[in-house]
Amino acid sequence: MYRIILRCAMLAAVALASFALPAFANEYQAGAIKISRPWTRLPPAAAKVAGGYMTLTNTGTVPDRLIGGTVVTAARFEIHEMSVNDGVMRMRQLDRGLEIKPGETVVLKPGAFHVMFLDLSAPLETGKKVKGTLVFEKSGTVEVEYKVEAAGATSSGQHSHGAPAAGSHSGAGSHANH
Ligand SMILES: [Cu+2]
Repeated sequence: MYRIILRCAMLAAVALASFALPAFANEYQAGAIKISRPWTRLPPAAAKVAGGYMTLTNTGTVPDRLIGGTVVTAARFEIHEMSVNDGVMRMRQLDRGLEIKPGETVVLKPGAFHVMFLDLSAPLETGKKVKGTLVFEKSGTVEVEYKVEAAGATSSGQHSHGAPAAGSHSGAGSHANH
């Protein structure tokens, strides 16, 4: 009798322990949306903007949208898309956010969809993490941490947000010149 109770207690302890451990580092869940490995990278010297990247999966049955977010060191947060126009890569803000259909996985990466941290008040530090949130239309707000990679951490695309040239990312409508 005593032995059976003891075994149950041990099983319960094991179950609790495994529940407390994150299954994967740097994964988050907001309602039906799974967020994997948010990361950012050092911008070019002196730039006050940085891109944010992650993988979003909609495990639910209705479409959802990434509609906003925050980063502790950024005054503003935008959702962007890159596109090639006349051989020139440009980005534009997605006013209605980024849709994630049921069952769909959307990868935010350099040269493609990404979020944008604007007016950074403090420099990012490689190897550290920066706290923030992501806001989904249906799934709500979730706290995340972006891992900070070195400048140019990925070779995919020439998505440079550039030195802080005049007008770059400094106001509404400036993306046409970007
Ligand atoms: Cu951008």
